[in-house]
Amino acid sequence: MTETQFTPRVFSGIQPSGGLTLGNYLGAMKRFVTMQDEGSFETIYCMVDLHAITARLVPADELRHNTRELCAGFIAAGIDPEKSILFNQSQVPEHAQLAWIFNCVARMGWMGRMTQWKDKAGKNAEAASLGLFAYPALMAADILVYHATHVPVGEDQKQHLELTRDIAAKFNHDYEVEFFPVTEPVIEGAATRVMNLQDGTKKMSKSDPSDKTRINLTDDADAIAKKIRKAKTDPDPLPEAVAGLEGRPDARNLVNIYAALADITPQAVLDQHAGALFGHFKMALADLAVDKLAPISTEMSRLMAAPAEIDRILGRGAERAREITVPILQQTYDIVGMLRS
Ligand code: AQP
Repeated sequence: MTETQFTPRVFSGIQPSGGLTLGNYLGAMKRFVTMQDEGSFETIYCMVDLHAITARLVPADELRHNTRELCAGFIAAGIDPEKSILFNQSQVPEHAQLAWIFNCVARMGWMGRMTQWKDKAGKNAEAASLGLFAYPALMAADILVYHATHVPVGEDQKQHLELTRDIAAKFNHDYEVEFFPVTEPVIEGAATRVMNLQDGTKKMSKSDPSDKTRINLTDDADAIAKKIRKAKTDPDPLPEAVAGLEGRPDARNLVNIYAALADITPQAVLDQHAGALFGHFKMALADLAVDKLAPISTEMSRLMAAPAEIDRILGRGAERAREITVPILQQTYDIVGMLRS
């Protein structure tokens, strides 16, 4: 539709809604680092604290701790705050300001069809917050206030990205402009949906009440190995081909995790381990996971010992972010017809 050329720019965010999981790492962060290091894009990564209060109002100290810990996680995983813009959402007010405009662009029907809304609001939607309902409009603002062209995310965010595209297209159409890009999702790799270690049909999630269901990036080597040993599996050996994982969600999950951690395909994992029983495969997976994750956890602890340095990094990141967001919000206001002060 568009003739306008947009700067190749990546935006993505993670909620400081609890400790980071292996799902966040493999589904999102690992790709954030690759896209930063490839150098074909400007990369912008965000702690989305405004999103983190949509499901429940968190005690203030807990939210501050989670936000700093998430920042430590980004850096420990390989995000360089000099190469990427790394910042906290509420420190860049244009996100919330553009979200208001998008609340007026998005339709109630669009929002009501979001599966995350249905899952998180559950049976008692009347008691859910208005913020939870409007979450995807804020997410669209997070992305479009940078004119981001690419958004790396896990599979669960696909529908929200389609809504972001719908909001951009409706705004452009209604105001007869080519102002917002139609953003491309980047959902790739063996672990776009890391599953719960105790139930391979459910997503691994940081808010699951049971800690056994996930690996946290703050887990030490013993905890990682123990959770993998106790992960649910089936009695059959590993098959020779990926098709043999059909109908075996727990087995498939462990193979995918191995593949993503080792940067190989699931078939390459089976080439190495076909015929092995899970007792044996889990030992190999635990060694690999400890090898890859323990250095991240150690680095996070080191960074968390200096919270003032984290705050300084986030403050600088917010300044750099605002160099992009202030003009884009002003242009949006001009298009909409808001008076300049
Ligand atoms: N299990 C997962 N597999 C692959 N990717 C995942 N992501 C989350 N879980 C998995 C990706 O991580 C990024 C940040 O997610 P988020 O924290 O903003 O929200 P979420 O998707 O709602 O993650 P959680 O862990 O399930 O959080 P809670 O429990 O607070 O709702 C996104 O790119 C997401 O796709």
